[in-house]
Amino acid sequence: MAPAASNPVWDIFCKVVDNFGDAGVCWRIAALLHQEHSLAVRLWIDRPQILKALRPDLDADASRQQLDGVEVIDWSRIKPDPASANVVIEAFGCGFPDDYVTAMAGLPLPPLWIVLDYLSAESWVDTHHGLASPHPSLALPRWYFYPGFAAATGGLPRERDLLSRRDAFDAQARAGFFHESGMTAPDAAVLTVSLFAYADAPVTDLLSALAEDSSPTLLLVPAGAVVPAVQAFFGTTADQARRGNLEVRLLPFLPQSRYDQLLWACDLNFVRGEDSFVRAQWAGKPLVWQPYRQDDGVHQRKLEAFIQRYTAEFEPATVVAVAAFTAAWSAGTPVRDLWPALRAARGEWARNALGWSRKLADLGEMSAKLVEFVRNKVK
Ligand code: TRH
Repeated sequence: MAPAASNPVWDIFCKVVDNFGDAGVCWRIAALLHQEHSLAVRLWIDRPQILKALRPDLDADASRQQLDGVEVIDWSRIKPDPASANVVIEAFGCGFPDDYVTAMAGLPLPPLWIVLDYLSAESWVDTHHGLASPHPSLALPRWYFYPGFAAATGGLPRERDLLSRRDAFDAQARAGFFHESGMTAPDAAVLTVSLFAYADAPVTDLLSALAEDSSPTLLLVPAGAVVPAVQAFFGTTADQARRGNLEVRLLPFLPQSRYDQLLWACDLNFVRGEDSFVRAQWAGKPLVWQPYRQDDGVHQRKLEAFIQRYTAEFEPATVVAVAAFTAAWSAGTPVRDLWPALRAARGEWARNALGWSRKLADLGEMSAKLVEFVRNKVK
């Protein structure tokens, strides 16, 4: 097993399947491990151009480069050598080439191999986190690391100062955020909503509900899959439109740090996948999650498991409103009639969302848990 080196090198391997989540999560963990745990971290990513959307200062053509102290390496162009790593993280079961695994097995002290899995609130995660999964044919130990929502899991990634930065994001900072986006900050009477979702979400239905609502809504939509549906609803490709009580603003795809500010600046955030979902929870604001669709329907079970944990302390009426709306949103079925109850639940939901973020913070943070996990294995 890997030695306890004085300056251990951690390699994180990321294959981009689609979208931004693979790159988004891997980058976040890489940055945390370096910045908060002073580790030498290399992020091997097969499509650095996806990471560039989140970090516009990245050079997508460079085969290797430093970004915030992390070495980002184009895995499609450079072959990794396991001999130079103490810990290897195989993110989301991305798989290693056979020769890499054989080379690992041939080392006198192979690196510690961790398979980082996707996030799920399902209860089995609490008992499977940290289990060994030795390689089927080679003498290579391998460990499963599950992020999650309980103390027994690997937790969720969070920068040490995230919640204090969020709490310091006051009315003035919010006004600055809108100003930088070419807008005036909406006043408190306007429900401000961000929308990040997959193309099969019932977007037109949501927009109808917001337009018909007796109270005003400002909807902020970063570039992405739902923009065509928004443009079709308003009948324009302009980046600003109004219908009934709904005003929409199309935004560019924001750098990751600015996306956090968007979540903080809104009263309600529609998020998807994994990383935006986690960031919306840290934002401490009401959220509607659309999980990444899986053929076997696992996403529905993940959604139910999350809603069960998330709403455990909500008032019964809020539980019903949040659960019903979220289930329909995720399934792509009509949400128009479910909207009024969701909007009415807003006050109590907002208080609980803030409490939820604090509760999660008390469960332990993922990069710290990774470091502790490795420390326990190399003892
Ligand atoms: O892009 P996603 O749908 O990613 C998904 C999920 O991770 C899913 O589990 C995985 O299987 C699949 O990819 C392959 O959603 P996610 O996870 O929220 O990632 C989006 C990232 O983009 C996240 O880091 C936030 C960031 N983002 C910005 O930086 N700026 C933006 O304007 C927006 C809308 C998002």
